[in-house]
Amino acid sequence: MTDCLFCKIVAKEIPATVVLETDRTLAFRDLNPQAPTHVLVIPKEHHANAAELAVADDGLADDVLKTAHEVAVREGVAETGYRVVFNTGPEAGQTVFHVHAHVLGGRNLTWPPG
Ligand code: D5M
Repeated sequence: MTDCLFCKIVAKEIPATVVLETDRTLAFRDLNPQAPTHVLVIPKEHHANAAELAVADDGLADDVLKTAHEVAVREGVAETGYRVVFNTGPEAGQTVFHVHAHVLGGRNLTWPPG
């Protein structure tokens, strides 16, 4: 999609600090980190939100989740605990409409989230 910020990151038109790339996913550091580890995991293919990803195809949501877990392992938070969040829709705080999993860890995360 031409006017999508995260599609532009996939196309390398906008820089990002990439921590992991697979054939169908990309993981990069959030510009405004909310925890010592705050990485966004996206499918390279454009889907607006988690609801669209869920019905997309052939395991793409699985790939995103697997990459999220691999990021947690590499960041050293898989054992202590980490959170995977898909803000889905404006009331949930979604501001970029290319689906992304926030992988958060490295501190005690409170519940419920704000
Ligand atoms: O999360 C959108 C997230 O995307 C938010 O935490 C900031 C982050 N963001 C926005 N622009 C960039 C760039 N260019 N690089 C890295 N991270 C970025 P949401 O769940 O939609 O509110």
